[in-house]
Amino acid sequence: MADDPDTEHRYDAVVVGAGFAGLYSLHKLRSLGLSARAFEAGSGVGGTWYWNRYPGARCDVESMEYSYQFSDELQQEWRWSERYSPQPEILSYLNHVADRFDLRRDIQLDTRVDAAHFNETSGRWAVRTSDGASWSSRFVIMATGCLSTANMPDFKGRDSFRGPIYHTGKWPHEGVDFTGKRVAVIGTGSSAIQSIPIVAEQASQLFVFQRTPNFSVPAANRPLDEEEVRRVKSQYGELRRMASQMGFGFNTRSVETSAFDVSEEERTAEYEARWQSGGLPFMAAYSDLILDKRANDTAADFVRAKIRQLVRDPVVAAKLTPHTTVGCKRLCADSGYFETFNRANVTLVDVNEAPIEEITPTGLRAGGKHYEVDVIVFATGFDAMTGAALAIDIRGKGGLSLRKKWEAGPRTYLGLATAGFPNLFLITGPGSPSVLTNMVPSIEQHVNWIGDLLTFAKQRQGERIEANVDAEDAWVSHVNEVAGATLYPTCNSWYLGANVPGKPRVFMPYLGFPEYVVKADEVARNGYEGFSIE
Ligand code: NA7
Repeated sequence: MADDPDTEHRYDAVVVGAGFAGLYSLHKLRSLGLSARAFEAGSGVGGTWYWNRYPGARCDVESMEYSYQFSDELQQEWRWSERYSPQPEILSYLNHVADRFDLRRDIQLDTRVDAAHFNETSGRWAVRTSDGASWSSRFVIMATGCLSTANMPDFKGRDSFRGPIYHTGKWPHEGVDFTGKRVAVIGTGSSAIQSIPIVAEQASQLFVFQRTPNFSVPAANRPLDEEEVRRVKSQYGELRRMASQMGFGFNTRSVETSAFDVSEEERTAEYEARWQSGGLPFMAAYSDLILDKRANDTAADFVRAKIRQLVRDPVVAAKLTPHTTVGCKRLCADSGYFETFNRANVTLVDVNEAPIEEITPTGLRAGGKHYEVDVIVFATGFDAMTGAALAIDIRGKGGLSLRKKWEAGPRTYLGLATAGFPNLFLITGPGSPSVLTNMVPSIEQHVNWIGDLLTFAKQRQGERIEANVDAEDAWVSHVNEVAGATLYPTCNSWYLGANVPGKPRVFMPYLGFPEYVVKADEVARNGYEGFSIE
């Protein structure tokens, strides 16, 4: 591939993706005086929030925290309407950001990056896009998202189905009307849990095919009132600072107390209070819930008892009850999920008892029984954290391909860069806290950090920035060691790649926030130790 196309196709930086990470990267690069072009596969900006339009899609981090803070004007002027933003509102927000900061003129939509090859002689990346064009850039910023490559299990006969098949992460823009339809939903992760109550209201019959029952707590979503919005906006800086010190980068009301420092009555009262107030802070009730199985059982048993109360049929309740560790898969937040199984038009099919044998022209056969349906929804998740980057033919020094390098699992230094691939940066890549935190501040932290690194390199006439192998090896060991001291690796989650057949089983996110930020700042203070800048 040519790495020095005409000047029109030469940029200081190419940004891959125009979601939260891509938009802010573009803004940051411009502010550093660098020329940049972003490529986005979708026909609009928004990334995750452009694609995931399934019914009920909303964020499970509170709106006023799940938003940018790089511009105080922006955070003061934008008005969120609900405690947890629905997808259309987040998408409007990102479109507003694109307009407000005049980003669109450097974003090329409907264009995938197919390949990026590093030329050692010129020190530049040759980038090829799906429109057949070639681009040359010094830096490549992978703003490709953690949950952006749909996982479509290849059930026998999948293509024979005569009706529509939808994946929650590639939802049709015109929406889907399920009224009077017989519907199958495969999967019971967060996307399924959000959409099932709504689909059930429309469909004549809904069959839910569950492989692993999931823990979910009420979202307790509600409109945001004026007073609350005013209060948050008047203290935004301080609230953001406090959130940056919290275990997951948002206000989880976390405590240092062990589940066993209190009596059973106190513990139950605490779980009940968190259940009532809703959302992910449930997991922050005690400091050892994700460290000690016995402590975890106290929270898990609380949720299991709730499921038994909410679901009238004890056989269905038992099937919906998870036996695993609460929180070691991403905890879900729902609006009436378990209650939906009390409806006469909803049937739960446990695929452990009745495995999906095939998809037929008119439905699904599972456990020897045929389920006639008009529509099939795959709520089967994503090839998380590495899927989008590895879909691109990325080649670094010596022609080394990223796919080859990450064959046994992703290897990065700080989740930001990978040895052998100079000037290529990952936003919230594997090995960074990313999906275990509030994504938006984590994205901003990465982009700001990379921006500072580029400035540092420029001041020293450094042209090539590359993570060192020993720093990377030490970081990968550290990430594994920290994860290994928790209960996280004990479940088959997408954090481990366990949902995608054949994917190496490696715990990908880094479990250490806010320590991660302290470490990244220390690396910067020490002249970006662990990087070679030449
Ligand atoms: P998830 O959480 O990965 O959920 C996917 C669901 O699909 C989950 O219940 C899977 O069961 C199920 N699944 C996947 N493959 C199959 C096959 N082959 N057969 C049956 N069932 C299957 O994805 P979501 O989109 O719901 O949520 C992703 C994240 O978005 C979420 O964590 C939040 O952070 C927001 P499994 O549990 O693997 O047995």
